[in-house]
Amino acid sequence: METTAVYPGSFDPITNGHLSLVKRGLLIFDKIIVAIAENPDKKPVFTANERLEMTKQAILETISEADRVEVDIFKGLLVNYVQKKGANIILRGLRAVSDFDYELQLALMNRRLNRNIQSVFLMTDFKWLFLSSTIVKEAARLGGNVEGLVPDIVYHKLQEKFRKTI
Ligand code: COD
Repeated sequence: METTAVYPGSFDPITNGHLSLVKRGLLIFDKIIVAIAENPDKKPVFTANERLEMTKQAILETISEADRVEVDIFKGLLVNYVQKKGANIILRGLRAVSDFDYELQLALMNRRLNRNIQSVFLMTDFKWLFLSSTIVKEAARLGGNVEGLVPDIVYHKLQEKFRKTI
């Protein structure tokens, strides 16, 4: 039986830490769906469609088995989306103890909402321990060089986005 895991997130924008998690997830699962949340309560820097396009391109350019990765946008409850896709695994990443509180809360709520869906966690690669979309955006906004921390497409989009404000 083919195992599909949904890797949900804001991906605002996707970083090399996220991509490393997808690559390692492919060692375990047959297929990964990178599910980009369109949350009306959050104010992302990039629109859902911009995040979709950047993520698709980054995956095509950096992952050899890109055919085993789907990129999609979802709205509403994550567990409903996972079920709709015929999956029962949520893949998440852990960087440090600080991630744990939120991840535990999310996993327990998701399990309460749907007992058939299991959350699976992979530790970050040491190289990307400090990396988050938030810190990348802050550095880029202030004119810092984030090359090597994000895929090329994201690096260029960040430059475009913040050029006016630097
Ligand atoms: N190395 C490894 N993993 C990383 C790294 C890194 N450097 N950076 C981030 N990650 C991991 C994160 O720990 C996370 O697991 C994942 O990658 C995605 O990260 P983000 O920051 O892009 O995504 P989040 O945490 O903002 O995503 C939150 C969701 C969108 C999943 C959540 O809000 C959600 O499910 N929303 C839908 C509504 C819902 O169902 N809510 C829950 C029940 S009420």
